[in-house]
Amino acid sequence: MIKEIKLPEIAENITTAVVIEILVKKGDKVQKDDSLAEMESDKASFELPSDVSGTIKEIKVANDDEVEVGQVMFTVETEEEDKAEEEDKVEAEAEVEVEKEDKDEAEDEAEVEEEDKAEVEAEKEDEGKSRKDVPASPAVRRVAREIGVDIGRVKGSGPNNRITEDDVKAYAKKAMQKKSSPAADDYDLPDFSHWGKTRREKMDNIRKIIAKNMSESWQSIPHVFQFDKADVTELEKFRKDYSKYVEKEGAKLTVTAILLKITAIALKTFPRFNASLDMKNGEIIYKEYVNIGVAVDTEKGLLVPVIRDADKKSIMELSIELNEMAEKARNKKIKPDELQGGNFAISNLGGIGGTNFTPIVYRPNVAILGVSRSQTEAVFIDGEFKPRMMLPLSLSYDHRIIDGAEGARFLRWLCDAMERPILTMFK
Ligand code: CAO
Repeated sequence: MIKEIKLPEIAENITTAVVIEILVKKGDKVQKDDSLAEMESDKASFELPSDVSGTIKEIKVANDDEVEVGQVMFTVETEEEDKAEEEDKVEAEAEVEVEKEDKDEAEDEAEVEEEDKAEVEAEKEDEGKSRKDVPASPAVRRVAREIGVDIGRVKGSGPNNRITEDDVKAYAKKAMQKKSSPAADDYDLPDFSHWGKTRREKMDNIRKIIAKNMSESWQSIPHVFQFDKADVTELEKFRKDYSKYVEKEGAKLTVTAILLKITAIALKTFPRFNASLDMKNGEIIYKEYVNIGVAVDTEKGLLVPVIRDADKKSIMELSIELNEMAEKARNKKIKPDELQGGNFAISNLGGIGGTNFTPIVYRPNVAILGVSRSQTEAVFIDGEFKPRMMLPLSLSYDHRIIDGAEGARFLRWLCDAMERPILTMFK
């Protein structure tokens, strides 16, 4: 029996993925769940597993192809008898029906697209050159002059393409909208070869999506950055004393895992930091679950897997899950839905170094915690300098929803909780 292996549903709003590498050859024997291809979507890299065991009969895609969800990528010849042949036939007939409907819909869409294209082309033409002697009344010309519109670029909608006052206003409105939309990507680069040799490399999907998300977050969120330091001298002793218990479970008791626990409690204490802003409806969305994203540095770039219900998990559970998620992200095994649904994020660069940094809030989150490298510092306590292990923390937050005092309070609460964890049990 021949079985088709299609690109499955990946995640909401993702309709395609790119083939990075085909991992099998025609004639190869595969087992169920063996990886057939390495894929990359807007959200993540993943491997496409075989649904069945059998022999690869056809490979219908090639490296770098963009594949649509539902598109057949491989056919596999299985040894199974075709028990469900009848069922398949009925299903196939139903599919044909749906396909027909889809085709009709696609044709309609194509028509609309054609119209849009024509409109855009016409607009481009209008923008390109200013025409002379366009038909418009003196009153309309005056309006255009007053609002600074070059009437020679406006397309007329009246009889014989006569330009109306509404045409002039619509043109001005469009121009304003264009101006206010982010134009950072339209920037014309200089010719670098003027100064030396250069090399161009295609950005992969993950880099493109990171770039897009970061500039959207940066442009839409008015950021404030707050800094503080936690005295983690005692906490470090606890971490060393208890790490052996976590190691027995195959994970590590790291500062990130402890911070996940403390931050989860902080998010319950300060629900605004666990919220999102709905500017369209003028509402704040408070979430009754605590999902925290953790920034992971991978070969492909930054990925932020989400630890769900972090408030309900022990430090041991969080350490194990963090370890698993970071490993999955680095081995390209992370699923797109494991990268979604975070309310807040932690980015720990302390393992690498640095005294402080200001991470960008990931929209639709409203805050992110940056963690830098802890080091021993001389701290003046009770009249004398004492060596203390100090951990620098930074909080970036959306000033539309969080006021400065609240930001400072939240970060101080985190520092206090690291210095005296018993405080977290008071609420
Ligand atoms: N200060 C001092 N040392 C630190 C530290 C800190 N803040 N954080 C980690 N370390 C140490 C650890 O103790 C560990 O030391 P040992 O090997 O001696 O035990 C070492 O650094 C490596 O830590 P780790 O990476 O294994 O573990 P972690 O839980 O602390 O971090 C993770 C996990 C996934 C957060 C981290 O590996 C990572 O990818 N960080 C980069 C995040 C990133 O790219 N952020 C930028 C995003 S921009 O917004």
